[in-house]
Amino acid sequence: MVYWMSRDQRVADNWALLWAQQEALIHQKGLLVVFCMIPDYPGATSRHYSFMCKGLEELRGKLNQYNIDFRILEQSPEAILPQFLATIDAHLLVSDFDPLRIKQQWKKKLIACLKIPLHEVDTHNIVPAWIISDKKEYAAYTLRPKIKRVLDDYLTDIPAVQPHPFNWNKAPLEVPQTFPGESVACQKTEAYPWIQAGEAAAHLAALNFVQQRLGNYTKIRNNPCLDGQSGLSPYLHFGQLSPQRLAWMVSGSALPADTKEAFFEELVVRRELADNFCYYEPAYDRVAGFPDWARKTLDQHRNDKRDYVYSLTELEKGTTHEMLWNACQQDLVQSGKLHGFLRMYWAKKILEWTPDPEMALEYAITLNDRYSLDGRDPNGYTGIAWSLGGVHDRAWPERSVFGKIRYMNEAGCRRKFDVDGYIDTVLTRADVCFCSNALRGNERNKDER
Ligand code: FAD
Ligand code: FO1
Repeated sequence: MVYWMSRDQRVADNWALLWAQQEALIHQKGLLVVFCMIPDYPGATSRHYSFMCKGLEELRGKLNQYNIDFRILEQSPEAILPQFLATIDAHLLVSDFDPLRIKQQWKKKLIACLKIPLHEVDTHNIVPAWIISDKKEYAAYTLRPKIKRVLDDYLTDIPAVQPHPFNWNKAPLEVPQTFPGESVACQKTEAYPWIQAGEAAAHLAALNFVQQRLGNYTKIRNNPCLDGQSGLSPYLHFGQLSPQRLAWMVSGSALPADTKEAFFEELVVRRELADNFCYYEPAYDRVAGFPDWARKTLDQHRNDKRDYVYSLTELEKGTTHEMLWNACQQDLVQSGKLHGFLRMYWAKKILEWTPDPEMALEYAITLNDRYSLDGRDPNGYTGIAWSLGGVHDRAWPERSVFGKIRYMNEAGCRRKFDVDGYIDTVLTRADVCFCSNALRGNERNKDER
């Protein structure tokens, strides 16, 4: 039995792995996990691969403790899996679920030439995407009651993987495999100093957040100057942490109900709404995916005068006229993350400072995927579509360029938090970062002299 792992890169709390093991136990077969590594995943940089590969290295060791083999195949799944599965005489292929186009296309091509059954398990959503809704939901308020109705049935503890009693009864696999860390994509670049990759670190970070910081969530989560958000999105994005495990930790905590509710609104409702949008909206990363009212209002204001217009390079370098936006971009580039409240402002300014909504969408996705460690994710495409195209939002009083799309600006941010304090923090860190790089450069030159 083979589990083709992609989105949910973890041993614990992985329903796809548990399903594959159950099938292997019933048929008294060995169990193998494969990960198809492509070196050019859309938008991914070496830092993202470094984070992911560190997680995969840890995963291999953990799986081997359960007598479960792990292989990285350095090709796209539809190219390598059919031949690989035939070589090892596999009886069943299990996959995890991902609504993104690249994954859906991989699966479609694979099914066209598979000779064995493929079982897809959604172990990313607490309520599987195709169960909670059979269509694109209009907004959080249409999905929320559907989730609330069934959450108690789905939000349960998750059983552990068992040591696997059956081995592979085949000669060592002929198909060339590499181990994590040796793979071409797994370069040794450091990801980011603020976060350690891997399932163990993810679990610790989740425990720490729930026990130490979640209590303040409702009070400070929208203040970028305070550490109010969990910082867990990279772990959730790479599947090193199970959303269900995190929700289970929260539901079992002694925190007040309104705190749990506020966090569930994001972790369960908003996150599963993002998967719903990407699953049922083929144009999730195009203006065509915006609701009719939004496309109409943006068209009506397409020729409005833009007071400022910036190129992708000017935006990427953070050299606009607005210090706050530049600090956001610098924060994103330096740390690989941007506070959730600032992300909305950051994206909306791109709509205001580009010639048209199509270019704005392209630039926002390019920069978010290139620099966010949690980028290349349904949450990102949906967050950007919400910001620029009113997806899951309503119409607001009409204004130039934005039309009826919700507007945000620096003045609004100043009413919410200490903007100058945030800018200073980012610039000070940038100086430190710049100096340390310069120092490092000098060190290197000294060594070379
Ligand atoms: P917390 O507030 O601690 O939330 C915990 C988890 O809940 C998050 O990790 C995430 O999985 C989920 N969540 C929280 N807010 C949202 C939301 N608005 N939509 C969907 N899920 C949510 N999220 C990403 O994971 N990757 C992205 O690339 C991304 N890009 C975004 C771009 C824009 C323009 C906007 C407006 C939002 C984007 N988001 C993205 C959603 C949200 O901002 C982040 O999930 C959140 O800031 C991650 O930080 P955290 O884990 O500390 O959040
Ligand atoms: N998934 C894969 O199956 N193979 C890959 O080589 C791969 C690379 C990759 C790089 C960066 C990144 O952010 C994600 C990557 N993913 C890859 C997908 C990832 O596993 C997640 O499933 C999705 O990004 C979440 O939708």
